[in-house]
Amino acid sequence: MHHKEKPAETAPKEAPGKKDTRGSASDMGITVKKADDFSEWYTQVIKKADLIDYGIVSGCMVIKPYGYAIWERIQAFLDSEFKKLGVKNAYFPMLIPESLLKKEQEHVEGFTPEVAWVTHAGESKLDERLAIRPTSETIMYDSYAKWIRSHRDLPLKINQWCNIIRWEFKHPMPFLRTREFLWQEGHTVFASRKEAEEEVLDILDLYARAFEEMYAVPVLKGTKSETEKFAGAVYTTSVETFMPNGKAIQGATSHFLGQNFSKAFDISFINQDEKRDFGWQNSWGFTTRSVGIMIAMHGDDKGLVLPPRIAPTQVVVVPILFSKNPEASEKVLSLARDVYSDLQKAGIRVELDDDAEKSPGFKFNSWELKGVPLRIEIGPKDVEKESVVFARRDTGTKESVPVTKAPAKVGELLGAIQKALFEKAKRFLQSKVVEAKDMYAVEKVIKDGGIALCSWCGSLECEEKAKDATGAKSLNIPFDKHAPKDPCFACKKESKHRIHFAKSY
Ligand code: 86X
Repeated sequence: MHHKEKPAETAPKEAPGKKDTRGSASDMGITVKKADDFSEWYTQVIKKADLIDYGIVSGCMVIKPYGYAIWERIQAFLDSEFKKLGVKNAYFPMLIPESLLKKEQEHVEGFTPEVAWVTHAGESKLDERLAIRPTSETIMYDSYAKWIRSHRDLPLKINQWCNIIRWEFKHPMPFLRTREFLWQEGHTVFASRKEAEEEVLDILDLYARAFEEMYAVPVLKGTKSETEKFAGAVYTTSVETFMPNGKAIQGATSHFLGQNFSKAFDISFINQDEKRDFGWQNSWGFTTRSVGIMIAMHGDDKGLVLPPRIAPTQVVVVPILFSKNPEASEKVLSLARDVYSDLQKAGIRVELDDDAEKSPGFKFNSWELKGVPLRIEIGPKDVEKESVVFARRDTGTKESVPVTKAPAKVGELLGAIQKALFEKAKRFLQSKVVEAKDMYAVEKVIKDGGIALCSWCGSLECEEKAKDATGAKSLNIPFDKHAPKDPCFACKKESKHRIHFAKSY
């Protein structure tokens, strides 16, 4: 391994006011505590763990290989699950003529200030402005109208992986809020309402699994309120997450579009009774924001903490070398190489850090910063005992393991780390959800940085009252039709649902 940075021990003292970015100890590590200044902590972690670099245009960032590898892993999971559901990938143009984007006014209303436009080719003005896609309903459904003629053309299930531009004016945060981001958008058409509605929930379950099983981030599943749903949808379902800074953030959405778009775009077909019918549609999306949520959830004061299933590197083997004792070092190196190749053969994503120029302490810190779930240390004493030392990133605990047992133990520990991270995050989330029976209780829960779970009559007025009193938005309505309900938290009338309120990112 070759790094450009100087090892910490030899780095020059920084001149006051002039920052040396070549890797002095203070420059390398995280200089604020997560609990003290979350936003500064987050910014340092993603930069110092080498996940991103800032782009030239505000809100547009470079996703570096280590960050992109995380996205690729979640992509691989979702993509293979979509394919099991019969979804096929395709690609639609990034540029959408203005007339097409504005064809279904209701759906773009409120969004238009966020649209970025291509207006010129060289110096000459285009006849019609072209929108850079903020989402692809219009351009995809324009094609769907041509492709769908008969019930035999249905269901049509297409997904695309692409980039999106939405010119937001809120402060950008890498992954969490950027003007350009990566996502998948699935757009499906069915002959019946029932099939479409089933898929909405299948996809939502998949999104929940991506967060919970891959990212080890627990979610709250539910339906958005009328106020918070996508305007083009009949209803919107979502997975909501809650970050350690006390802010809820939407993880992903799966919409039932009904026939709203099929009527606007004339996506119709001749059904089995020889009658013309409009298609029943869904759309669903999962974005690079999810990477930011996972980082925010698990990271600690030493940096990133990656769940093993999403970690580009699961294990790092660090041989402890002594320049004064080349003979012992050779034995250490040889054992380290054996352990490394055994793990590689066992299918573990493993790296060997045998750089002789850097101290073990420097290496430990930098791999901790990068969130590698498990470190294996091997020194001369370990060689003698035919054992190695395992150090967990999540708990910091160390244990000595016989060399012969190392591969099996790695598998076991990675599983245990994945589980422990999820359970810790789940306990955190559960501790934040607090039932609130009246407005006074809602105010208190929100003030304490929690999620208020309220019985609710379903009226816009009562939802608005909570928002005005607390600044909290509704997240979603959990799928718990049969849960016992109290009178509405605001008007005391009979409740239709329960609903989550929290301060949102
Ligand atoms: C809403 C809806 C939907 C497919 C998803 O949430 C999942 C994947 N699309 C997206 N939405 C817009 O429709 C929209 C439209 C315009 Cl013109 C815009 F500038 C921004 C938008 N943002 C969200």
